[in-house]
Amino acid sequence: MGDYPYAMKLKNSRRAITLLAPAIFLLSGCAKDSGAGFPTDASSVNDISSPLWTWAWVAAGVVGVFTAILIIWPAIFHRAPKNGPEFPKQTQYNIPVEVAYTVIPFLIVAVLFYYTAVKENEIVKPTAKVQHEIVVNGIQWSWQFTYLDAGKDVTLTGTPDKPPVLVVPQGERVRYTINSNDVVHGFWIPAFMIQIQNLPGVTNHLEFTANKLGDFPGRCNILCGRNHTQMLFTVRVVTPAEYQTYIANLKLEIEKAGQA
Ligand SMILES: [Cu+2]
Repeated sequence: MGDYPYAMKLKNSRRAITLLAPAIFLLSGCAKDSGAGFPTDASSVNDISSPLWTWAWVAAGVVGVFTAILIIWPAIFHRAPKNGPEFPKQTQYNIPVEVAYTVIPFLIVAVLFYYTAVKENEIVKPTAKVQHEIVVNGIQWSWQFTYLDAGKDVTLTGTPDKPPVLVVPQGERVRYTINSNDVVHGFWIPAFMIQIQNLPGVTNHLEFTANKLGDFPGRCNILCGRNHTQMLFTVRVVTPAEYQTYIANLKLEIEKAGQA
């Protein structure tokens, strides 16, 4: 590159700017904290996870663009001249470059790990603000929801053909106890940015407040056997009054079923 004429260098740097411009536009779009594909306030977890999600994409974008430049730049600007020698100078190693490409990924992983751990602790930390408790049990291949508001034995069991509905009150904090009867399952509500594993023999906990009324799809996201794809459920966010009615009806239904 050292013996390139000045005009050629200028042309090359203009070409580089043209190549980089779309990437810069894309990145500036990502940097805005918009939820990046997720609703921003569907649950209390969205508010905690959104910045982590957005900035992880920004970090991935920066690494992706930088890597693309490292690949495309030499391919365009360092092509071997047609009548030159067959091989350019071969270099066995370059200590500073090797140290850099070991240390930089390590730093990226360390930063992502740190912020993930901080956010995760914030999500699973028990608080005194809990108003309701629900036990979520993963079974091959559906879900059982036990509403402690209705009593310890009041459990709703879904089946692959009849996926259950998890009814939760809007704006009230619920503590979820997460466990499994058989194998590892994953309790996942995409719109709420929530996923936590149901582990046999280990009890996990999670707390969140659902902020928006409506139905939100939920599913198992750990491959747990033949009918894994049918391990679906719906989260139905209702008003606190509707939730109380639901619990009262559930109690009656279970009592009736017990007497029958
Ligand atoms: Cu499962």
